[in-house]
Amino acid sequence: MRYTTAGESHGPALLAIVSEVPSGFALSTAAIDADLTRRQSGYGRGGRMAIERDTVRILSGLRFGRTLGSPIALQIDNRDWPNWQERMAAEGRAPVDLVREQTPRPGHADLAGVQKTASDDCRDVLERASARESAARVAAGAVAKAWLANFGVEISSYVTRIGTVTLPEELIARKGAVFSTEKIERSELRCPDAQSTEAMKAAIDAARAAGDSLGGWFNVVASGLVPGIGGYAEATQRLDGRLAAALVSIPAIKGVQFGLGFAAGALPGSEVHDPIIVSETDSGRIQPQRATNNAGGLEGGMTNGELLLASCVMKPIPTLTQPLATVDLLSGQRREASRERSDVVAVPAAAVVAEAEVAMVLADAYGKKFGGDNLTDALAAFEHYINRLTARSTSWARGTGER
Ligand code: EPS
Repeated sequence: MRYTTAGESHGPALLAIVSEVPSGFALSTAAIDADLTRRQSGYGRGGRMAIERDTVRILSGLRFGRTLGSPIALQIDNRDWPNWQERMAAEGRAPVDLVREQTPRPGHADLAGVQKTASDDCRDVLERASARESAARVAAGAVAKAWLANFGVEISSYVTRIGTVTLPEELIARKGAVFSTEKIERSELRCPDAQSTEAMKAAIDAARAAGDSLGGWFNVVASGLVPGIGGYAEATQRLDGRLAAALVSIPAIKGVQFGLGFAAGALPGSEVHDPIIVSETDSGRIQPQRATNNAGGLEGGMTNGELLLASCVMKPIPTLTQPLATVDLLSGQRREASRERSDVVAVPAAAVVAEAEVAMVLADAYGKKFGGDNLTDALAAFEHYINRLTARSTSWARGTGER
């Protein structure tokens, strides 16, 4: 499974096409819309989110609520479009009074974008570089989530830091601790701790008052994964590489770590690697597990059956109401960067986009392991795999050591 998107921030609509979709699994507009709404939420969003009410139209690939195995085309209309029709017209001439944007914002794609494309108007670049495009990613990711749900995989996310306000370390999931959706979504910052949420809101208020913006950290968690998804034999199969590339492709995401991540570089191996133990699962199956989850659910480019934990850092939004210095592209004179209507913080939204990216990579890897033609065959292969793993562990329990 993979996706591509199209659409400008102030064009008529955003589009996503999801291809290599297996047939036969249930998908609904309501499920996609729920994620689109979550992406729009969050304390610190700007005026645009008050205009948009993102909802999807499924244009292809679905019949009677089940996927057909053909590409799924998704459309999200921009409600702001009527205000931009002249400035963003696909055809005809530019209006005579069109203001070209010539003061690129440091930190945005504006300057390198116009240099790359030989444009004299930053809007030609920023319309597509805008994080508005991430709404289409979320719609595509909801298709991937619907496929993964058939294998018991669930993906969630939560914010762990805004500016200097951090969720207390002891609350951050390492081994097994998944926060309830209710606890996360109740918070205006999608942060599972009420006290931290209030401190984060105060930090956002202060940044807004100063004409500034803030970044932060968030975690993405995938539960219900079986071991052996991804691959160790080829660079392109390695799941950590695929996940990292997908996550850092989200606008403003500057880094990702799995499990212990960077902290692992300061510790001896005996304190980093997760001892393998044999234990009984909730369903009464005996299987190898880990005493800790410093690896964040990934070893050798594959899932190891533990919780997948990816932590990401998002830089502050580049559009500032107290702008930084820049240069006028026409005159070369020193100017202040463009002021655009913008968010002060979009970390809770970026975390929802990250869920979509993780879902797409996992959905594709599940399709590769169990078959990507149709749900029936994939579930049969999945069951066979689980039975094979369970049979081996059961033989340990009997002490027979049979294969
Ligand atoms: C966004 C829509 C954009 C911005 C934001 C994300 O809308 P507009 O350009 O009309 O304000 O609010 O994009 C950025 C912060 C950015 O730097 O590109 C959205 O739908 O998420």
